[in-house]
Amino acid sequence: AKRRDWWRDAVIYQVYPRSFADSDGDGMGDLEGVRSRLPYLRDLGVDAVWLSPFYASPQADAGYDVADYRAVDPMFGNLLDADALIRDAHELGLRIIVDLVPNHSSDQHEWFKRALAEGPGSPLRDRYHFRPGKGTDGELPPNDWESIFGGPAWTRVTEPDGSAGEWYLHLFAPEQPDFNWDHPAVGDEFRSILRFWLDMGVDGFRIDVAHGLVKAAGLPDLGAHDQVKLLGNDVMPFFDQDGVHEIYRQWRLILDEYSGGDKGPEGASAEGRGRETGGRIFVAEAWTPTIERTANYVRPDELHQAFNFQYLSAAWDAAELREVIDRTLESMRPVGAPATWVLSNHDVTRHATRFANPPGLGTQIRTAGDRELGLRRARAATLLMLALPGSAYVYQGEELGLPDVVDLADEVRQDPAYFRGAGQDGFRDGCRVPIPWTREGSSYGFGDGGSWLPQPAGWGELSVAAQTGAPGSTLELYRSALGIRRSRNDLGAGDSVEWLKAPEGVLAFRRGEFVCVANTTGESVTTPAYGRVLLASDEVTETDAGEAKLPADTTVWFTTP
Ligand code: ISL
Repeated sequence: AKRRDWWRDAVIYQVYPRSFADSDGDGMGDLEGVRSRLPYLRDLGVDAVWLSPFYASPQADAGYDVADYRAVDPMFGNLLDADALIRDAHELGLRIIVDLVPNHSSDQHEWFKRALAEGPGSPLRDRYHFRPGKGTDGELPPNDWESIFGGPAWTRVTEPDGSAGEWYLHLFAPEQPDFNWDHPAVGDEFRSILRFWLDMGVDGFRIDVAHGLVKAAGLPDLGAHDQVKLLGNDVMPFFDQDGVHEIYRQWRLILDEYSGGDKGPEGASAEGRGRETGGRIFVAEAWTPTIERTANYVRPDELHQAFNFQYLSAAWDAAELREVIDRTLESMRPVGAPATWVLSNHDVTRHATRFANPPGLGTQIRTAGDRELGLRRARAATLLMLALPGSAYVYQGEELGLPDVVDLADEVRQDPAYFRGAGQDGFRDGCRVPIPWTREGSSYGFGDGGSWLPQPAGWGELSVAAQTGAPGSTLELYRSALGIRRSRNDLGAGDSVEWLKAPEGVLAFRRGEFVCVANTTGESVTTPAYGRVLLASDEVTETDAGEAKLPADTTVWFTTP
């Protein structure tokens, strides 16, 4: 039988290490905590685990500000813990994907500290974007770009002699200076970092801000006439520049060296490089304006997957979902990359809360809304997602139906974006509240020493312990769905769906012997019973007349015969 690449239909679970499980009682999750919970992830039925950054970092942006790319932050453990985690995961049949942050470093990175200390003219400054300011005394930033987190994208440094000096570019927080990818040392360094983690045995990398590395030549003002238009619809001079693709073509060659070409797990060459666990992958975090532009990142000689943020941004609405699904599949087919489907991550409002609110308000909705409605839709959206061809991403806690925590006090919040007043990206602590594992006890089983963000009252009712074996629980729904997906090969496979005629507000499609029907309306609907009910997000009744009745906001899986 022809084997498929494991990642083409993989379900990949995102662990946000500081909020997953705390083994040493300091209130922060850690690698040992993740390792201790690997059996839970195996039993859940996912194929791979993506870990958000655990590298040495001052944590100005929860670890997305890396001071040393080859070290584990003491808060999370050490390299031996990383090794043990990778080893144990592989023994359990789970693959490990780590986060790579190549757009910027921490301001505490060795290069940046030296660049500052050596003053203007330091060759280290060429590895970042240092510029003299404008105005009579250089008191104005070099251009008009704004930080994603709010405020100017430039910070002026105090030179070693105490004078106000040059400015440096940071698309995110001031503690996150952007690398200059035109400098050869930057590329050399990241290729070496890739090899370091590949030698450690990781199965892939999630590329942070993959669309941001290359900036338009001359760092042109945004306000400059026609500049934006010139660069394409909605494309900024600091995002989605063509030059970025050359970087990924070079990276792909390295990864393929470690992947045994196209041979995958069994065929992988055992050249003594790391532990062979089959093909290794890159997944791009690229917030491009359209899925068509995202497809450029997953051409055959570039990255393997890219997050589908159009799907994440879609409302719980049949017409909108169908359009995103069709456009996604149409965009991925010509480049031969699998579609991906994502509902939540550590940067957006959890979908159980997003779907509880009126549609059309984007992804950063934090009002509590109708908790029960949000959960119904989240469960239905999950069964829809897991029936689509391609790869799906699950963010820790969504399998528990966790809502966003919308009422955190300012004193406990830690997201730099929140304090810098970023609009769209500014409220990310609510989806980062530590996971409840037990009904009672210190931080509901997260750890013995409290949790870095307070967990709301009643969090224990949503815990793994409370939901395990509970009929109809969201955790059991995920377990069943993932179990079914693993046991048959028609759910994630292929690159198309066959749409079936369905009432307004209802999506129905066939994939071989499998049919998925999603009712996105607030009313129950009757559709043909396409076969035996395999699984449903709520009670579905079949009539003698060969029909099935779906409650409001419900998805059902049928199989024939
Ligand atoms: O580009 C954006 C909007 O147009 C942003 O959404 C941006 O792509 C996104 O914020 C990038 O997020 C990633 O990098 C950040 C980090 O804070 C996030 O947690 C991470 O997911 C900086 O490293």
